[in-house]
Amino acid sequence: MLSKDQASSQCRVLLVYPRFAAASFWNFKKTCEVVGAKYPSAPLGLITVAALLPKTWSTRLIDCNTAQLTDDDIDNSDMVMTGGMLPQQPDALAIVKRCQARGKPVVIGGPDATSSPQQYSAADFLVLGEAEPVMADFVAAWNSGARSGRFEAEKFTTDVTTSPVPRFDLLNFRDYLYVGVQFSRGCPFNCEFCDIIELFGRVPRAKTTPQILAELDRLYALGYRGQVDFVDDNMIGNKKALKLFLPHLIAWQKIHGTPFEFSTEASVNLADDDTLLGMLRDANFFCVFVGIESPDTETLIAAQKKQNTRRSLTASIDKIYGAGIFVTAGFILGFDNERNRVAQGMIECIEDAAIPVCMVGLLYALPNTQLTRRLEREGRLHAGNDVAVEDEYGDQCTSGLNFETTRPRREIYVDYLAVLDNIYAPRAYFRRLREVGRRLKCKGGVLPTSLAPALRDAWRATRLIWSMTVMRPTWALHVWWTLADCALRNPGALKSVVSVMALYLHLGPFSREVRDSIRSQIARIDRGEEEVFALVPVPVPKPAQVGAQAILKRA
Ligand code: B12
Ligand code: SF4
Repeated sequence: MLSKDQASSQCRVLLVYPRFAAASFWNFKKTCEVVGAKYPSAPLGLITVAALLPKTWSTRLIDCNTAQLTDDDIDNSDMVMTGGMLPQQPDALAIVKRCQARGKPVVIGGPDATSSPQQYSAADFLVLGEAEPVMADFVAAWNSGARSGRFEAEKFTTDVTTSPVPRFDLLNFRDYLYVGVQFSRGCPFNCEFCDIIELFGRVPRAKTTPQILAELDRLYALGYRGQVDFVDDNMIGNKKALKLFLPHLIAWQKIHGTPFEFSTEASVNLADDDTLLGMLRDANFFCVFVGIESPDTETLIAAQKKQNTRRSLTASIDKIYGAGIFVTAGFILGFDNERNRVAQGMIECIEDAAIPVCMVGLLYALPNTQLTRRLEREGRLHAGNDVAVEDEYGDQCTSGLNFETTRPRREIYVDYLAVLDNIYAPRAYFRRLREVGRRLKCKGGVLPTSLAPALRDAWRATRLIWSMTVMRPTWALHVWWTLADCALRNPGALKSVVSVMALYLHLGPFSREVRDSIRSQIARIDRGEEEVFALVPVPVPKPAQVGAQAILKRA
């Protein structure tokens, strides 16, 4: 709680969300361009921090992924607050330098600073962990004249029911494909490579129903309509709390004319609970990301991901499709006990389960995980695992294997290449999409519930189809065939199918760049050059660089 003095103090705060590295599966660059957005997701952490500040303090937000940070912005503030995740580290550090050079104190927080505070020692203030319990202390220190300090929340104990409604009003909704809200933090599982359980714990803490409905009310009142992503680490981590909340969400959607389509992230055991699946469908959840990681049971057991074993992954995904929810999935290569046949198994799993959008990446030992600690004990962790080099660490698709692997590195790259070559060829992607279009049992009809979003969707769909057919004639046949197949067999799934189709605008070219980089990586190993672990595509190769469509920088 803020004291009376804190509540009446004045300060101009500039919140700056650092730029993500460009080479990422997640930026859906071309898709954003076509539908008129600048970046997929909005900075929920920073707008939550903004809501924790005294009401008398003024706040401005600059998201460097959608706008330029100017010197005037910095000069017109008393303090700058910034922070984000590992791929934002280089820009976050550049922001610290730039603002300090203009005489402004910088406060750093967020997941990367929490996992690797040593990387951010240049900042004036470090606010580590979840901000809710420590912001009042920070504000008190600032008001008493402190211009540096370190504040750290006790791990896993933050009462999320005290978290305020994020300052959605600071966002320019048009800049984003979707906005996020968060119902719970933490996940009950224990995957060895996961940093979420180190940051947020294994006992999921959920917000109250009135609290989350107030967040949706706020979004609605601000005029936002469309996709809302529940950014929970595992939406079904606390099933009991979720089942108590969902009936209220369903009712809220009905009362408001279903203004939102929800997406989220959940463990694959979601498929085991028919009641929950039905409730999610009724609340208008249309997409869920699941971490499948590997088709190989032994690999999953060694990675402590037992929840994905003892089941048919294909049947589980099919079950989720049966609730009208399309699945996107994560896969990882490079686990210790992985075998050579892993590529074939992965391709079969992706094809059989018909998952068009798969984030297939390389194992990355993130700071602050059991995996990282084990590799360090075994002397296998590369130095600088907590450092993101400018434009190198994009995500697990473009970086990875930052440790001594048990399988020869070349074999892992060959497998990675085989998987990407197979699953992202247009023929394969659209075939899976047609299959999903048939399997999805969407509720309701094809007719829109209100005019404005329907017109927006129709405009976006028209631009999209133009861009994927007239502008890219080699895709045209696949696009028309997929649309016709869905329209004839399962028109209720058309909206989902068009959304997934839109993602190929980014995923097609992006996967090609990654494949070019892997080929160069393999060639480099074959030439006996030193091993590297960052795949950095170069957009336009010069004619003299025959065969070198990508350079591989030393990480
Ligand atoms: C949603 C999400 C995504 C989304 C969207 C991210 C976005 N732009 O918003 C997507 C799917 C794109 C994504 C991708 C990735 N993600 Co992610 N993501 C998340 C997730 C699940 C939720 C983020 C969120 O909105 N949380 C809700 C807000 C309220 O929490 P918060 O941001 O932590 O903020 C709180 C505090 O940290 C603090 N705080 C935050 N910022 C600041 C700033 C200041 C000044 C202060 C004082 C405090 C403060 O206050 C807030 C309130 O307590 C988190 C895990 C998590 N539970 O947070 C991972 C997480 C942030 N992601 C992570 C990673 C590693 C990635 C990837 C690199 C993974 C990959 N597969 O390759 C990619 C990279 C993306 C890219 N290059 O574009 C790690 C980051 C670890 C690190 N050391 O930085 C996390 C922690 C866990 C994980 N492994 O997924 N991610
Ligand atoms: S299921 Fe996901 S969030 Fe939970 S521990 Fe495993 S990787 Fe982390």
